Amino acid sequence: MRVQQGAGEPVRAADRSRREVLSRLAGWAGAAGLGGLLPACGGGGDAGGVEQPAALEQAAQAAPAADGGAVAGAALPVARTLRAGLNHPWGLAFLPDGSLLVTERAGRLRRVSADGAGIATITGLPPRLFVGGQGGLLDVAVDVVGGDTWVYLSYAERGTGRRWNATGLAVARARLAGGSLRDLQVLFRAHPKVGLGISDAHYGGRIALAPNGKLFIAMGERRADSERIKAQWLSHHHGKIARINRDGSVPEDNPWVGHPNARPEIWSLGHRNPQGLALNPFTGELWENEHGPQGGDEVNVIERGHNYGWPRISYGCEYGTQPESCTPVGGRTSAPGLDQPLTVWRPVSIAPSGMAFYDGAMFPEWRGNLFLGALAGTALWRLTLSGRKVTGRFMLYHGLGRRIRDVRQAPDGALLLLTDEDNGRILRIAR
Ligand SMILES: [Ca+2]
Repeated sequence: MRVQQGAGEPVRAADRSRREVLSRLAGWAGAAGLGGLLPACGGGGDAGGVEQPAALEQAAQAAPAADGGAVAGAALPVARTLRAGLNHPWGLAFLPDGSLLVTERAGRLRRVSADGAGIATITGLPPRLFVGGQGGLLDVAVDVVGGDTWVYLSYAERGTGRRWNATGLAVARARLAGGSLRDLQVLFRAHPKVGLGISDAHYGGRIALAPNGKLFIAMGERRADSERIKAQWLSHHHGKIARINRDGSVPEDNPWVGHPNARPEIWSLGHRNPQGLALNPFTGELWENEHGPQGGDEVNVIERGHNYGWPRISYGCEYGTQPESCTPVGGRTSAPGLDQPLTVWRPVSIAPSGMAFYDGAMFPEWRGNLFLGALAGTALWRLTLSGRKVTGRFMLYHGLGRRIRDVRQAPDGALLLLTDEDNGRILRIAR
């Protein structure tokens, strides 16, 4: 493992010389080790000196990306459209030949050539795929073993028989052979499925494949009032991160293997709706982000058997309450035995999404940074880190006005973004 050393310090200085805009939206709370200093949501100001403004990096004259031309000011590399015409693209992975696999939430898997010019639809998707609400075809990961390319997919799945109108997250894998998936196996099904009359939301859905072959699966708590407490129940997969082997079997060293009434796939609990999952290439740690309700979006480091609090503690408030004066869900922001996030967005949520660490050569000034897409916040966020401490947050490409669903580092060090739109795009940030 490489050890991260002071990543981001030179970058901060450079950023300060850029246009900096104070923004309530960009309100900063570095919560690592400071949980006790953070006030309740909207609790009359920010205590403990933990609030800092973030820099807003964007050009005032930023132009839309629609023409494929320059979209950001001189302070940022240009984001160009690599490919348009994707129906709510959700997840992105790279194949050995440099081409891309892109999921469309509407239920298609596309292969896009490295230059964006070619596109094909991959056949053989899992059966009982449910498309509706927040459900559909979600994340994708690629694993090359021997001569075989294995494609891992997460998706919302319907039940069978009388449970046809119940859905839950599932993960399958298959071999990619030409333009189709072969030998498909369903590896994991979130238990229990939830009726569509109760929820078609908060599936979670991000997956991350570790170099040691362990597959992490992030699941939401299904949003409904009746469901969210189950994020604390080991009998349910609601609001959990699961860990399985590549073949779907359960690793013997999972924390609740052998416990009565516990789902053995569970690795961590107390999550609301995780939408970003990334392995830190410098430390091997698993990092996650999740949506709060009104405020309270979080970044966490996920550790074996830990409880991340939802809905017993939170930095976010119920929908419909006043963000400036509300009481956080759970009534408090910290409690013994519940992990604190590394950073929180409040009182306004950005709705973070796909997330990636940068360790490429194209942008040396970004090495060691963490990038997050933002949906409601229509931006790409860059976080500078020192170990587990978030030392700066920078909102980039807000001028594009695009919901960013995913961000990935390409093999050449470029950053690729997916925009969450009917006519969704792959944007490529490169120099
Ligand atoms: Ca939490």
